[in-house]
Amino acid sequence: TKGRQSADFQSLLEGQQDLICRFHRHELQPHQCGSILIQQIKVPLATVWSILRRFDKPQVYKRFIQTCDIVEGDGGVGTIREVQLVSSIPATSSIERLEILDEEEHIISFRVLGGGHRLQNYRSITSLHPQEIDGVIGTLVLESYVVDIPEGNTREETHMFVDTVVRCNLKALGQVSQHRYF
Ligand code: A9S
Repeated sequence: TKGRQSADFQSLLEGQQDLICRFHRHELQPHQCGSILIQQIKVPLATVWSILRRFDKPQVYKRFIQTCDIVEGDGGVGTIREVQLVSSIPATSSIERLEILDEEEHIISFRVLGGGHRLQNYRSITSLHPQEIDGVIGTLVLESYVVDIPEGNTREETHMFVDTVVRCNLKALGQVSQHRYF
């Protein structure tokens, strides 16, 4: 990931090695790529978590998702959702399984089972950590992912594409959290 992110981002990440080692361990195969992104939100953790924990409502903040239907399960681990994507992107739907929902550590993780897109075996982990930001009680968000490099694409292209989507989602999570904060 070196060189593509700002120095600020790098030093912010370097300060979080303990959290990354504890919560963001992935097994990476040779045909896969992965990364970790970080976002600071000046809103208390409980508010951010109330949005993030809803596996049945990703469209509340993820801008590329139009609708979400639960295919199986009750919102706990093993629940499967099918999301329909907005028409402006080159993908139609995604079927995703909830892998981790840890209400104590504030971790959510899902994996992609299939759908009309090219991100095979996508898996992500998102964790929240309380953090003081400019004297405000806020939340540090870490999101890591692993995905197969699609046939015909390079590692770099895959990284760039997925990083862009995840960064967009994290930004939107911040915005929605600000609105919900009272
Ligand atoms: O939804 C997420 O948390 C993360 C990503 C990277 C989602 C990607 C996506 O939903 C698209 C935005 C539609 C891009 C999937 C599963 C496939 C894509 O091609």
